[in-house]
Amino acid sequence: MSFKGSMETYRLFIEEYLENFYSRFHAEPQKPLYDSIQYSLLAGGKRLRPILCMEFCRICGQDWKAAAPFAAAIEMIHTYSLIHDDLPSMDNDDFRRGRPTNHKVYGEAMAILAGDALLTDAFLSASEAKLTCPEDMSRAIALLSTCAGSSGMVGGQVLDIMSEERQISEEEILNIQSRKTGGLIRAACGLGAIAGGASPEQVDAACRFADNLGLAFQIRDDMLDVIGTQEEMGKGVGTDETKNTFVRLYGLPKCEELVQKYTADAIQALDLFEDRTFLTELAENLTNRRV
Ligand code: GRG
Repeated sequence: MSFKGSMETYRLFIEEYLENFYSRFHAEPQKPLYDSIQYSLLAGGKRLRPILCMEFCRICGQDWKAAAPFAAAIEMIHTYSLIHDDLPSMDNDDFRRGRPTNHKVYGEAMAILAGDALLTDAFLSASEAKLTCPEDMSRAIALLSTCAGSSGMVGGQVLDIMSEERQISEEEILNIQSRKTGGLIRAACGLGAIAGGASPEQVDAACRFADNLGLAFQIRDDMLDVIGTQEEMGKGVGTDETKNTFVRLYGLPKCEELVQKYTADAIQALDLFEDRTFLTELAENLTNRRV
């Protein structure tokens, strides 16, 4: 199948999987909570993390659908982070994924609770993975929690807030963004490999790929805040002006170089895998993404 065809197959599958996941709760009376969750969860988005997760499972030798419970869990955690990040007490953003942010539509209390529910329900989804080696479940949960929690994504967000109002060093920005954006990308690749029955060396290689791809992805994201438009991005642009971004630290031309460098390093980490065509093309395509 072509690269585009595979992307579309993965994307459509995870969209339907996420929709089905929440259909089990249809008789529950707390409907406004589910409306708020579905509003953000089913609002499109690139579904990059689930796609990485399912593809790593495939190249490690299993049916990629085996990774779907993990892939859905990671997209649920990603969506919670976006809902909370947009809150007035955080970034106070009005648009996300091409529509008004969750709190603008459902109010702050419901947006906080939708995020809390998504984070918690993610672990229900993860628990439903049928692994060829059931002992791998604890390895997967440990990796997911570490990447998303206090020393991963949330920790990165806190370090980012702590660094406001002062110029930060190259080392600091790499540390912050490796956790904040890199955390869930690492979880996606690592859990996909685990679902695929990967060896510890393959899981490490998947994480190395993720760490480099995560940095390339975030640097490109910072560039898009300057060169992108709201129509393309589906969210406000130019909102990072006062933040510690890669563009602020290095300027656009150096950022362009760094995106290429981290992408090349990511692709090199795939050496351990035989079938790396899709991931190579995906990494290359992300270097000039407009959304
Ligand atoms: C726990 C509140 C809280 C925050 C954690 C990840 C994060 C920190 C906040 C989310 C907002 C943000 C700008 C994160 C940087 C990572 C990033 C580029 C997110 C957007 O991911 P895409 O481009 O989004 O994959 P789509 O909509 O395509 O899924």
